[in-house]
Amino acid sequence: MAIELTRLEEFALITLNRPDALNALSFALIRDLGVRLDDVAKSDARALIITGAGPKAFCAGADIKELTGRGLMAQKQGGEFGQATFAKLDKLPMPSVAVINGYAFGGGLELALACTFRLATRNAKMGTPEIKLGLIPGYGGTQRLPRVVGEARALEMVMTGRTVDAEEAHRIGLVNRLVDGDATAAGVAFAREFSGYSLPVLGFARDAVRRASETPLHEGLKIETDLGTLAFQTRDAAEGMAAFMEKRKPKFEDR
Ligand code: CO8
Repeated sequence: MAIELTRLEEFALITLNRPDALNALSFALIRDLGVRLDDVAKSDARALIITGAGPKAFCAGADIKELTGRGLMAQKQGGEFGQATFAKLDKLPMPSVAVINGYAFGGGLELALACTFRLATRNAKMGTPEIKLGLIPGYGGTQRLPRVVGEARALEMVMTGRTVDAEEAHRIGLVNRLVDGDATAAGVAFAREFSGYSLPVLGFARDAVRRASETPLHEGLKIETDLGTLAFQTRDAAEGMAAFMEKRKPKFEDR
């Protein structure tokens, strides 16, 4: 399988494993990714970490060799299939962290953008080079990239196809942090910063923030109230506030 799913302590680790093709997203790989994301959703993992096999790439994008010579409807369905698979990341019951350990181009960057967080090694290089192929991003990039870096920067990246290095990616908020040393270990250390909190409440927080860029302010504020009220109903909220009063560490149980 071109996707490896393993357990790394309390976390799920998905490794894109086609290093000879810089982990390019063949349709078979995307199908396997969807199956593995379903497995992760059903697991008790506290977070999902995604990275790429080999020393060079997180993922060099859609498999260009597979894209040539396909009919119009096949391309449309291929785009929808990739979008639907990446959308599973938005719905996971646990946060996801893309560890960008090298190139992340086209669909590879789109996969990282669908994750809750992005970390990058200092040699990472990112971009949406589809325009150089006579294409535009097709796995969510035109929608998620502006939500992350703003319209002006997204337009520039998509319309020039230029490569953004790790420093710039960090500066413009495309990645949350730059990491040194063992990239997967850095992903684990990052996930530990939130993995002790209540998973359902983390989900409410993620969903509320994500809606900010999709809704007018008055509707977004209502969503915040609704999700905040749901958070208040959890036992974890009662435990968290009780622990504060009693000056002890809370013990969250995801309910
Ligand atoms: N697809 C298929 N094979 C690839 C890809 C790719 N995207 N990228 C690299 N490879 C293969 C190469 O062909 C090569 O294989 P081989 O050894 O058999 O020739 C191997 O990986 C190593 O690649 P390079 O020799 O090119 O490695 P370099 O270090 O010289 O260069 C780069 C690395 C800069 C990353 C270079 O490989 C590159 O530019 N790759 C293409 C990047 C790109 O354009 N990505 C966007 C693809 S399009 C897309 O993602 C979205 C399209 C919308 C899809 C929706 C419709 C269904």
